[in-house]
Amino acid sequence: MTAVISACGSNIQGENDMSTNNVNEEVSVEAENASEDLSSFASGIQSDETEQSSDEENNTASEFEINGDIEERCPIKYDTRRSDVSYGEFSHSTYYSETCGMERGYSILLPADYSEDKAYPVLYLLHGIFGDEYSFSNDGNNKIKEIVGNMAADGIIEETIVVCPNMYAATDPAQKPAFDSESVLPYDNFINDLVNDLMPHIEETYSVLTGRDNTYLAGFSMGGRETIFITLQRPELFGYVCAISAAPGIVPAQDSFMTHAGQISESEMRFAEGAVEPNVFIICCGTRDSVVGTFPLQYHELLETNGADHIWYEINGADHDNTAIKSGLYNLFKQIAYDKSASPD
Ligand code: FER
Repeated sequence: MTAVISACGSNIQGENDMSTNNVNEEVSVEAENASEDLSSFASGIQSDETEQSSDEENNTASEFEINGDIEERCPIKYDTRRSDVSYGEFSHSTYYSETCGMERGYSILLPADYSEDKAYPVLYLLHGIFGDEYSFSNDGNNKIKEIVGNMAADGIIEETIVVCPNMYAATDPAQKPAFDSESVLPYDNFINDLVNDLMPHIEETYSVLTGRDNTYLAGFSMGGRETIFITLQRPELFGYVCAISAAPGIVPAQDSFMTHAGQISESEMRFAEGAVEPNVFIICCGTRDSVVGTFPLQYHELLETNGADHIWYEINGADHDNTAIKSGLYNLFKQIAYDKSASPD
């Protein structure tokens, strides 16, 4: 396990702003506003106004150093397209899901020079509510291609395959997501589709490295919630995990959108006794998240109380947006690099 950062650990770069403590009240009002504009959920993303100034602040020209420090913002160096780097492209494919009883789609980002002669680690990346397998691939502002491509080109991480599934694992094709208990159930069923159908399909179809050290899981919002849930249930499968701006509902909760019965109880927010834990387990959220507010902070506090190692950090000024997504992905890859450099195989 890499460095465990509780609350505001000392190796977090960037300032923390006091407004974090007041997020609760602000959020319920803003969340109501957000619920009026559900179109913003289709991409899973809110506006990204904080981006420019914050990127400028982070335009450190310093050389990358592999260490365990969290950097709140993805440096420009990694989220910007370079002329000398070949980036992978997303393509779309399908697999048969026994769990859902139907053919289901996914998007996949293969490295530019993908070859069957090599084998690659895989990141499963889970979208937000109302999203689908196109949510990430259709949004060029999350810079996934650039972050993965640049970090691999610089030799920080191995070339990595990114798989973006459709996380709504309904058995009835007519069922659609909504903010009520029954309509969100298919998201909780995704663990079965992922483990029993999609992962075997990916492992049979592409030249991938298998095992937890080569299998990463990350998600944003509703995808962050399922990322935490899946990780707690199946920690032996995923060695490197990042839940970005995780949505409520893992434990019983109430917000302006709905009442959540909870997937597990607060005392179950832990790894089973004797279970292998992820090498890296990051939970992060913007300090100005207008949709999930302080629920990620609550997850961090419960995990800490229950003794589950993880890294918690906040992204100063970020909303429910791509600033948070870029930060989470960058830091996940940086922690992977650090962890693997500390324990090479
Ligand atoms: C909720 C608040 C936010 C919720 C889901 C979300 C199912 C998800 C937001 C997103 O994915 O962007 O109460 O309940």
